[in-house]
Amino acid sequence: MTDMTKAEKAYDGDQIQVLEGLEAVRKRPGMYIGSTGPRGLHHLVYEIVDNAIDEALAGFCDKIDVRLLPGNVVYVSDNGRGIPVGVQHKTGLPAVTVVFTILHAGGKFGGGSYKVSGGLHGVGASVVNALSTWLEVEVVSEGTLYFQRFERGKAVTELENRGPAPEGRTRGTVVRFQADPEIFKETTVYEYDVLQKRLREQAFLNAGVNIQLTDQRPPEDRPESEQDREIPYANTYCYEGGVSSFVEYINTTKSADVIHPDVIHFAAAAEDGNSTAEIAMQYTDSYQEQILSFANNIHTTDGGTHEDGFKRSLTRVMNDYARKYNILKENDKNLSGEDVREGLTCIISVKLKEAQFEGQTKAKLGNTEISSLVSSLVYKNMMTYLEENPATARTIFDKALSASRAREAARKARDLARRKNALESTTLPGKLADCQSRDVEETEIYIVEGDSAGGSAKGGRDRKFQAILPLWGKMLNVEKARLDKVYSNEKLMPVVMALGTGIGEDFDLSKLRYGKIIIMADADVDGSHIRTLLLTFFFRFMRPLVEEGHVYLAQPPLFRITKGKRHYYAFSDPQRDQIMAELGSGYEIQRYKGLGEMDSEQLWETTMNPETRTMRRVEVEDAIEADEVFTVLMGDKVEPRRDFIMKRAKEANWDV
Ligand code: TSJ
Repeated sequence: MTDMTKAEKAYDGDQIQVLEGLEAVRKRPGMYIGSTGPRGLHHLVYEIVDNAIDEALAGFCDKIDVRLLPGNVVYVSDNGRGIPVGVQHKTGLPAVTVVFTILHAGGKFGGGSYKVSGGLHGVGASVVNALSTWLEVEVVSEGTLYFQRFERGKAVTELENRGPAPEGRTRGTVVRFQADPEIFKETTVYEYDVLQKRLREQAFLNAGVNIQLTDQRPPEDRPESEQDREIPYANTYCYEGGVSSFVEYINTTKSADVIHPDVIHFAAAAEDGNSTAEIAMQYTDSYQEQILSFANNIHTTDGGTHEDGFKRSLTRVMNDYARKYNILKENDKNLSGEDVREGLTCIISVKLKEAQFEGQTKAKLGNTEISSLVSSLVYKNMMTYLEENPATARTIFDKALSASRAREAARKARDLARRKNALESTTLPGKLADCQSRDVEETEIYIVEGDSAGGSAKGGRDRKFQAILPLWGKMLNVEKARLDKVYSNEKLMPVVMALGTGIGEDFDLSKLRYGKIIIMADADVDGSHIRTLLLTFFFRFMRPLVEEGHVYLAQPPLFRITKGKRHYYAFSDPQRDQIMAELGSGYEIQRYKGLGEMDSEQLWETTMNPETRTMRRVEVEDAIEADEVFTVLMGDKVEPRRDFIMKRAKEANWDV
């Protein structure tokens, strides 16, 4: 008869099919949204918001407004073109009705295909509809307002033309829905903070899109943890810097500090136009790596081909650069992937036409073609970046090299621990002059180089809480010694036994016998050497000692200036000059060549008395530097070793 009848017929016929489709969603919701717990509940919001983001990515909207309304209702709107309201040939239904009532082939968590972002067809909107007690959509298109309502997936009105849109509403889509408590039995209460995290992330991943989240719920509709907030509680997210802003954000919220000023950013599109890749990265002084990867704005928590391509390529480009510019010498081993990623914060975002998600949780990208796009992007651009930014390159390689050394040391420590050996002995070393207290809060051990200094220290100490361990025996043969010689070294073993913690894998900080470990050595080349050796040893085999701030360097004076009956001590050349200037004339100056030149009283007064001494707490940085020095000292090449010793000997840094 008329067109209308035709449409109705088509409507009836299709409705059966539609109902079947959405019934399947209600029967097995987990197949489509992962779970019916809080995760699945929040997923409903993401599904709707994703559709608005697609409109933004297509370039037709720049504002998305998400609201939590009373009664566990969610409101999402955008200022885009509006879901098309025209009747489709195939179904005889308005496109917007199809969006909400026809199940797209293959659920998100079902087998087979997967959601493809940027599609023309609100994939997932029908799933949200099926799992809602009710859902309403409003479309404003060409000045006209359209409306349709659904209940548990079924249209309860046709698409209504409601006439001219209100003032100011020129275009866009609004969706309101209420999750069905019959499906979400555990809870239908949204957590603002959970939505916020995801929406902020989406704002980062889609540069320039403005996303607003507002809580308009009365307290009784909010979760326990969000009771006290003023309403409306609102946040707006919009980042022109996109993934670079994401990296900046992560690094400012971390406790670690960035080690170079700029976020490194690359982007590329595949030649066939089917995919794009974007990467932002910046190193921090943390020991952890933080790589977040996304495919079509979905967080791929299990990584996949894009992340693999990135890692492979970063390791390669860093090693190639290091070889080319002689940062790694011929005999040096390559930096490992872990080495070049230590402290790295990185966002990898790829977009592809046919994303393939794999694994138990469907959170791993499987598309093999993306791996080569990402790896060539990283290789070319990172090589150029390093060449154009040598200062940043230097900083990054310093970090990677120290990571490499630390890992090598850890490996050796493990080998050592497996071998056990002398460490099993529990006796205290014979030369240790122990203190009376066993309270690590107050105890200190002075590790002293040389017998005569050891004698002065024993005489000068407060035996209640200060222990003295003189080191004896010959120095390591720096020509040949490697670390495996170090730990069977007669000089170091007494230290290990006195401290009581064990080393390497067996290290146990709770067994530490002294709260402060104070290295007291002469201000000369030999003293510098023993400090380096001990610090390196602690760093490599007892790292928590350094990290937890237990290790100190005693600061004995370099000069004694006497005027009349008064003595003045200077700990550096400038300080000496200052004292001399203040005293004017008629003073006597003595340079201490070694600790042994001080008697017990002087040593106590200047270096050991907690009331008057100055000590330097060893930072991890100091230990890393010592480790570096040590590596050079223990190496096979004579030249750098000599240079290093001379340079260090001159430095008033921790050589004082
Ligand atoms: F999820 C959803 F479907 F319910 C939904 C879709 C929810 C929200 C808040 C917004 C949207 C949405 C869809 N916003 N904008 C669009 N755009 C389209 O659907 C659209 C418009 C025009 C054309 C065209 O080719 O002219 C194509 C599309 C896909």
